[in-house]
Amino acid sequence: MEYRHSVQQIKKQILAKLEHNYGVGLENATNDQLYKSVALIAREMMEQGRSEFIAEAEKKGTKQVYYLCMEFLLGRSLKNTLFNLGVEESFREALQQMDVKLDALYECEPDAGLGNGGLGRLAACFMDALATGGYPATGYSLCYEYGIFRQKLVDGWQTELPDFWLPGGRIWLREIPEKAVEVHFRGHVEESWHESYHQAIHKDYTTILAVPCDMFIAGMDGSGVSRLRLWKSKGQEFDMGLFNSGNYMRAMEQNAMAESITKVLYPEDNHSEGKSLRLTQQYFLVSASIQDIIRTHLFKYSTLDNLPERVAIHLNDTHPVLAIPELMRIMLDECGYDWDRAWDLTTRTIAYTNHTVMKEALECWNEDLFRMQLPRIYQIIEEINRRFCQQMHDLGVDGYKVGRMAPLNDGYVKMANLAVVGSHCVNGVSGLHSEILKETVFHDFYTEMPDKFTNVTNGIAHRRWLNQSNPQLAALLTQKIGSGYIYDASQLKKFEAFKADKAVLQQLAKIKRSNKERLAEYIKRENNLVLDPDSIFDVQVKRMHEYKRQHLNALNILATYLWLKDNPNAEFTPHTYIFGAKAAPGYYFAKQMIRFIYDLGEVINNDPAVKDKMKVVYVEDYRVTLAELLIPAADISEQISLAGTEASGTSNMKFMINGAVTLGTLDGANVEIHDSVGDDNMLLFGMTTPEVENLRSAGYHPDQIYYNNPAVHRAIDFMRGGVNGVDFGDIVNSLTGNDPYMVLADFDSYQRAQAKAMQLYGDEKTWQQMCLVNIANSGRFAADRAIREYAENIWHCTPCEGKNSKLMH
Ligand code: NBG
Repeated sequence: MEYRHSVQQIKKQILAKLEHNYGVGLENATNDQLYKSVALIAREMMEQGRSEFIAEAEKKGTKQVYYLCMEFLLGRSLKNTLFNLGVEESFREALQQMDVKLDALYECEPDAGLGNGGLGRLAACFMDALATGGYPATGYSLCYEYGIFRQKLVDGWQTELPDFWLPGGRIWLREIPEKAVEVHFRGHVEESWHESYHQAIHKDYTTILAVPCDMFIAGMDGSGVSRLRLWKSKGQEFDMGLFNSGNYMRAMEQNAMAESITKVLYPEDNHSEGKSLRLTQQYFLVSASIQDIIRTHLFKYSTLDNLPERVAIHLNDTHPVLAIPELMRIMLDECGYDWDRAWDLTTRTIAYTNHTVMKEALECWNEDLFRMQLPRIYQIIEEINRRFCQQMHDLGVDGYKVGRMAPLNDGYVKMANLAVVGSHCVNGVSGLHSEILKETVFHDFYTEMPDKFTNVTNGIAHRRWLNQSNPQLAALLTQKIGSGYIYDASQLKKFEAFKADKAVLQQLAKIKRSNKERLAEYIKRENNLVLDPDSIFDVQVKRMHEYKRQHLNALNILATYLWLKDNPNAEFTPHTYIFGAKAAPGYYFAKQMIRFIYDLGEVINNDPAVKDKMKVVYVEDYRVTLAELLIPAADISEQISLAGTEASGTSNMKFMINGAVTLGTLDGANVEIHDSVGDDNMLLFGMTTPEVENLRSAGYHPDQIYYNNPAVHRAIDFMRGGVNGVDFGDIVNSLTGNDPYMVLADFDSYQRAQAKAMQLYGDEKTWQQMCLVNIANSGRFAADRAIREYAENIWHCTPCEGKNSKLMH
């Protein structure tokens, strides 16, 4: 597909879109209309690219990848699309000639915030890498009417506002009503036994229509294009049949349910509430997607016998795990397969990624609720469970262990167990996390089926996070090492040759400074705070969570502030502490943490005694678009979770490629960042995972630290008196009580790492060298590499040839 159009052609197309869709000429067009016109042109380019790509892939018999995920945190699409299609400059020029600024149009686009955090953003980065790598892929998710809420702080207290993204966002979607499928809930199952087979018929169910809304994500160069199929729930036309047969309530219920299923994204990150509507959403996604996959496959091959050879279905976390019984249901009830054959085909097609070891995130559904909502699926899970337990008993596995591994246990459907039982491969998302899975959460499984387990360390769409977010740095890299790194991020390594090049180091400093100025302007506008771009920009942006320990960062800020008040003449490198994070609306403690940071900021930012030394900024409504502004401006990347709790982290990779130095624990992918850059180029602190375990089993007493560490003592006592007049007793009690994430245990080490950061930052050459080494070694954290590993080791598929000539395979 050739995307390049002349500037003249582009102008003509824009004018035609304005005229056709809005009935306006250029003189009267608003920026919003211009944004939508350009978006529409870009979308049509991708649609055409996609159909050519798929035609090619079919000709070559390339395996299809289906990526099921409840979340895709896409952010904006326009810049990414124009960049990847290689047409950004022609569009900029065409618009310039029409006296329109492309950058102003970018600002018209709302974020598609169909996700909570790392998990959803990972899925979005993977769509880009799949397309670039030449893998014909479809992501499946829900078309939430409301994405992640908009956050407003009212006196530091988080309030949530609805995120109605569709007015600006639906321009990227193509609704395809003729491809709608039915999803059935509730009702009951009638079973009958015939001579050679067992028949189950689902009756009296509630029908909801799933209507696909397609979006496209172009890979670099646009030869590969991924499709994201988002399902929207819709009631059937009012069901007169039901109504007339006296089933008034069910007719009404059907409509109410259809209204609610894809209304809103559940805003919990790393947490499962076990709510019935959430289960409904999950099955809705899974059933529609599996039916769609099967329909497409049968259309092509008229059989499912070759499904595992032609199709890979990937379950991103346990949320879409009902794909396993759903695929079984279709094979058994609709295609006439026997159990063993269906099970073999299913398990060879499906693979599963685990994204967390946090207990509160492990999904369990109450069996009664489950049985009522999904009676046929429940039966199939019962049979999966029965056969699995039998098989384990036959192998001589002890009863308790079998119970711990069973998909049905204690009155619950255990989604992680079902995932492991029904997939051919299970992976964690960083080396450390994958080991922890084998030792803890899935230890029983690991001892029985060690070959199922593997690791794929996460990766990021480096074109978005480097080239598009930090164009100055990208230009410097291209000038010094060529543009090969855009396709093959491992080539960033060549940049290390410039470690002693004074001019390059100075340029790096200059670029960082200009990114910091860009951010400072935003913060002046939004927070009415003036920042000093020469101060250290120390950034922690991610979801607000106790395990991520924003309160460790905050406690150090408070201790430092109190120390500076006592030592006004001490040497101190001016420091700007920047936070951005949403808390789950029902997570009280996380909301207190936000409030604490906010009030700490109020105290510090208004105290003339530390005026030129410290500032604390809380950026409201942290989201993808803000990340693109914040990350390139960071000097320090705070990755300070308690070792063993953060599965991988992905912002750590984004900071690294933008030349920030990681101040972090040996947790998640930080371990691999440390392997890549070594002790000298990372600010390591805190306990390791085994040390955490040892301390926990020896008995952890945070109150002793409170009594023995004067800085901790002082800070906590200050908090007891209230910060900015607000009481933070809950945080104080948690820290000095049981301190579940061992903030106090790591505090001293954290302070030392902070002191070292300040000292290193003072030596500009050394600091810039550290930044350079980080950039040069960030290549392995590209999503392109992660996708290649999934393709080779898990999906067993090769890219569509000729679609990735510039990529290394
Ligand atoms: C998150 C982890 C992160 C990880 C992302 C992507 C969930 C359940 N898990 O550490 O907390 O980087 O997944 O793998 O959201």
